[in-house]
Amino acid sequence: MTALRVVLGDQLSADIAALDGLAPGDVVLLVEVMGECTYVPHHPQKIVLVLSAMRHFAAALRAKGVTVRYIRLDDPENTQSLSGEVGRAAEAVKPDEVIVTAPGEWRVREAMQGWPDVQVREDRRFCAPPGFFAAWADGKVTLRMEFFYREMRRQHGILMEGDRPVGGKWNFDAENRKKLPAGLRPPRPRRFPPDEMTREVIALVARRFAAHYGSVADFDYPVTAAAAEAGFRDFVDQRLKNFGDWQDAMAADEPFMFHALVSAPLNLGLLEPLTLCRAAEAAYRNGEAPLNAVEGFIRQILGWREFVRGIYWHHMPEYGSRNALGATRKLPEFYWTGRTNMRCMDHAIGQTLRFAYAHHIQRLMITGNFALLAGLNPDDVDRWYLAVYADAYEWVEMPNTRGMALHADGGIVGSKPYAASGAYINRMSDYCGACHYDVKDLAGPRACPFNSLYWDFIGRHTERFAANPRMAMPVRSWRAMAAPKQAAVRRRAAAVLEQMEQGAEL
Ligand code: FAD
Ligand code: DLZ
Ligand code: SF4
Repeated sequence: MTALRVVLGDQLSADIAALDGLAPGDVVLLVEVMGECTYVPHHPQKIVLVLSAMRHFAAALRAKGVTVRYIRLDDPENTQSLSGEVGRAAEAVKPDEVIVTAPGEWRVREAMQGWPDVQVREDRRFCAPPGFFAAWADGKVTLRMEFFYREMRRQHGILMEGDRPVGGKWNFDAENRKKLPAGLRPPRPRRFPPDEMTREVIALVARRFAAHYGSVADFDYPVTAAAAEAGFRDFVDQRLKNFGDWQDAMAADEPFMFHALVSAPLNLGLLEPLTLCRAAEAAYRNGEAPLNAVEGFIRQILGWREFVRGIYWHHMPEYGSRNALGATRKLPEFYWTGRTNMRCMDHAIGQTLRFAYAHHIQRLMITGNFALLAGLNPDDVDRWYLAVYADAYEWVEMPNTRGMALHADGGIVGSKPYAASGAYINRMSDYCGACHYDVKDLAGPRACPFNSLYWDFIGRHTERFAANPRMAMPVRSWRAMAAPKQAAVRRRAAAVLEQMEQGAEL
């Protein structure tokens, strides 16, 4: 009895379900294929990360005596698609069965329907057991992360005292909105310079994907489980204690702030989510980090990450075409080049091109907020987020983009749009002081584009938002605005949008 065990590029966990019961005659298949490298124009660092981590994973299996069929991108026989390579391996190995772990993306699940007699096993690498989300969602009119998160805390006994949350509250978010004070510099995260195997992949990617946006020069992601664990340990030791206070803060020279930088290795399978939550809880219980930081960190993983995955599988494939606000504008070129006079956008996009990373508030309140206010079409925006971040896979990217940032799902992920004017960005960052635009100006020729776009957005959707109690305040303010001021806002917003649509520098 021979089994062909397929491991996809984001399934690099030693205990992945497809390897359960691995027997001596079995063959493990990993394939580098152009189909996966180009279904969106991935940032070159993301391609390096996935391919290098795959090569390290295969080498570790071989070192344990496992037979691995590893197909490289440059292999002349390579059909360059997952389905093509599984078919070719099945012909070569003639296995009695093909075994794979359920993929993270709908399109791959669809493709698997055509694989020869494949046994698809549940992916166990999440905190929510199979069926948990569906059972929780059953019969509910609205699904809110906060209530799902509480169930997850109870289920796993994390930050609990009996049946009560530690500290008497489930959520300490209100304490986590401080601006970074002048003089406080977050410690630089530990990074991982490329070894020889990674350098070989960097050369390959530089040769084959030169046309993709983003630079490979600064690549130093962890590519093995051991390195990823060391990176996480560095976060717990150096940054976790401040994670909460400055979770929402942004600063021009601080691309990483106090964030964990675990999403890329976590989504590849190099880290295990519950282990991270338990380690963070231990830091709180040992007095190494305060509760607002630890609860905030755990909520991101046990709450948001699990919740968006549940939403994705609950609502796909229909979710992928939602466009509740009827947004139709094309994504402007500066999202790919970073060339813009808006300093906040310049920084968020610039560091994305350099590191394939931006932290959550940059993704949500800078690039996401601009896309929401400017009415950029969700397909383009989804494609951009899926391409440019090293941690991006559709199951986590799409609910965050289409749902949280663009409100294109009509309120499934969030009860209100995360729309904000320049005042919010000014309050949470040091971007505005040195910007070409004036954050205090609403409608003049140098007025911050976020200001007029924000009020124009509220004005465009007044009827819809008037029905939402969480949007009552901005709707009231818009309605109370004098007609000439409203007209000036609309003129300025139209000029900004026209400039953007004509490809002029904004
Ligand atoms: P930290 O801030 O240190 O948080 C710790 C961990 O919590 C993260 O590593 C991540 O695993 C998890 N987490 C935090 N917020 C979220 C969230 N909203 N959804 C899911 N998990 C979360 N995250 C991805 O992993 N892949 C994506 O493709 C992705 N696309 C996004 C697109 C948009 C528009 C937005 C607003 C957010 C997106 N996120 C995505 C969520 C979040 O921004 C990243 O997980 C986070 O910035 C990763 O950096 P970090 O590891 O330093 O996170
Ligand atoms: C993202 C990615 C890339 C860039 N390349 C590969 C690859 O060559 N081979 C592979 O098996 N997986 C790759 N991946 C990850 C897949 O896109 C991912 O497994 C699916 O999207 C399912 O989540
Ligand atoms: Fe961004 Fe406006 Fe501030 Fe400039 S002034 S950094 S465009 S929010």
